[in-house]
Amino acid sequence: MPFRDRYTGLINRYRDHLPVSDDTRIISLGEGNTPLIRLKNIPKLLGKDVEIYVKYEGLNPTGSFKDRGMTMAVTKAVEEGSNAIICASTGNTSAAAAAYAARAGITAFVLIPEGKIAMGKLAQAMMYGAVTIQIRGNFDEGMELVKQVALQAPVTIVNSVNPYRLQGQKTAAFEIVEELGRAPDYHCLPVGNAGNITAHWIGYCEYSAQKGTKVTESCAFCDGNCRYAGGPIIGGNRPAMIGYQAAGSAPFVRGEAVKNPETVATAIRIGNPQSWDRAWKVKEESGGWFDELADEEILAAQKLLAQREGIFCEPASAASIGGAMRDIKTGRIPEGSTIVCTLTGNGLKDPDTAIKQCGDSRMVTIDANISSVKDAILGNM
Ligand code: AN7
Repeated sequence: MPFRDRYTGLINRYRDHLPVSDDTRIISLGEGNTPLIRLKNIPKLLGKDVEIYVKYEGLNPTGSFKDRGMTMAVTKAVEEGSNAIICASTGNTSAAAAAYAARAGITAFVLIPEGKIAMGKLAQAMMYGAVTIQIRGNFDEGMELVKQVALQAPVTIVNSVNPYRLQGQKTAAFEIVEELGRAPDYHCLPVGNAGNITAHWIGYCEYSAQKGTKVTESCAFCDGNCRYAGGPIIGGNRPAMIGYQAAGSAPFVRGEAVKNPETVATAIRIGNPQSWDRAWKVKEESGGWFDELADEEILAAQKLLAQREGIFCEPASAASIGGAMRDIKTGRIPEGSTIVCTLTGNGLKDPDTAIKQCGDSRMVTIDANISSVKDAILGNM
């Protein structure tokens, strides 16, 4: 394949829209360019005339959408002379930080809530060589500690409070618009800190502006000063953004921070979202909404997606499809709509939760002889 056709990551792909120069040393693992898969069986099951696509971010290099943000954050940290990065994490940010730090040859410090991150993510942080600091506390407490320590030690924060993170993550929206030829009508995401829903909205706004159309009033990210602000809306260019939370960790549904967030979807076990104000602006500007799902509903959606479509995402990610299915059923998302659900992380991240909820699976254990195998097959046809 000629060099110019080789995909080398999202910064090179979208460098005109990202804060890099020709001299910037890019720290990349080939992230982005993930599949947008049209669901075939679930729409039939719903009996509704809708087009549902999933953006399978679990196929990024460390298995989640965090890689999009981390390639930018680490590239800029290195450019600015930093030798160490730090984050608090429910697991995926720490995996990505650890990998990109390894790639860059710098140190990653990750603070994780003890006992509350999925096994695959813990394995990643350790294997990529991050200094892994377990705290007896939750993500929100870890985040506050990270902010404090960054004032006292020479470390760059790579949580989504780092603006370069959102710049990288906005490229997912670019990819979707390019692939569909237009923005979807609805874009559904799981929400924790609300960085990703914010980043997608930035991406959709920039894309629609670039296409010669202008975004509404002020854009959420510049207080109305940027070149995208002030123009009329031209229909169909930007989706309504819908954020789904786990019921035990749903500050956007409660309207206030949640003190002791709990959910089986540990990735979004977050009570005090870092992009609070921005996410409300996204909801307002896009005409979207926030809603919540019970843990059982999240797990049922995860299983349905795996067993009906062959797509394995982690529990948090399934909140997007579970929520979308409910809103399609009730008609809040009307027939005729095109819907994109972001599957933020790979199902392999959390094997324990997967195996636990498949206790009723069709697994059998037999002796190693032909008649037992035959019985197992004929008994399960
Ligand atoms: C699979 O890794 O916050 O709303 O520390 O891992 O942008 O926070 C993870 C978040 C959704 C929520 N799905 O995204 C972390 C972390 C998965 C995630 C979210 C996360 P935001």
